[in-house]
Amino acid sequence: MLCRVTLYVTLLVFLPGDIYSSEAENRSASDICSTHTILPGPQGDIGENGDTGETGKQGKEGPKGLTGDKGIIGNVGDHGLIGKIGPIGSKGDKGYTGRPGLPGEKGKPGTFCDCGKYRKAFGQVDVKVSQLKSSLQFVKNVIAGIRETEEKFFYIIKEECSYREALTKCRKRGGTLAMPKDQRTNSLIADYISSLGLLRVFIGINDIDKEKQFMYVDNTPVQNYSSWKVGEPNDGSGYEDCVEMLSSGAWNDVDCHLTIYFVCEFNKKIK
Ligand code: GN1
Ligand code: CA
Ligand code: CA
Repeated sequence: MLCRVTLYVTLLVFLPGDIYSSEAENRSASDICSTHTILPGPQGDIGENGDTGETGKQGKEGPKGLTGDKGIIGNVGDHGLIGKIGPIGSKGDKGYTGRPGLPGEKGKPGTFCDCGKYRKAFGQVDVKVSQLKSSLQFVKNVIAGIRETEEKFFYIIKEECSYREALTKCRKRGGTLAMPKDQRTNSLIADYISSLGLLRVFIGINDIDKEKQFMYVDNTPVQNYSSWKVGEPNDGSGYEDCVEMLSSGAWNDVDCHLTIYFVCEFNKKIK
């Protein structure tokens, strides 16, 4: 306000009439004040450098890179473990008869003996042995009702048991569940079943450890001989892991929890 008043005074006093009329009419007092009266000072020095700014924000994740080149072939792997032992091979053919041995040395000269006495004693022993054999046969076949081959006795136990119970009962008697490994033994057991008027018994075969891999209870595989009924083994219920023999001699896989009679075997040879 002070400047504006001063300017009017100055212009009225010092400027000629024509200049005053043209300029004073068109300009405001503040224009005249900034251009004619208050001039800007000289430019100052460049200011000091500002402080370093804070670390910027982390940039956005870049786009996925191109697929890399295929790697070079790896090193050769370690040597594998030795494979499982294979199943038992079949029995080889019988070898040729060996050459006859050298003749034995000549015997010592005989001595006099009272042969009649000995002959009589031997005769009496023979009779006793025959009587014993016949008695034993009667006890075995009629009383006990067992069957036998040259190597084994077979005995059907008429107790309804699960497979596990049956096996335990045979073992408690010193034997095991019967393992028919050839046609002759299979037929003998089959005749035994039918002679007692039975239909089925458990025998010592199962695929409990591995489905469809039937094993005898002595841990040998069913391999060279089998007597499966047509269509068996079928794992019918999905749980048929134990084996029965029917009176026909045919085998069928059944549930191990089935409770039926069973047949044990006992070795004749004392090991
Ligand atoms: C018997 O009864 P079924 O059909 O379900 C048998 C199976 C045989 C099947 C043959 C306990 O089963 O083991 O595979 O017949 N089950 C029993 O048809 O004897
Ligand atoms: Ca099975
Ligand atoms: Ca079956």
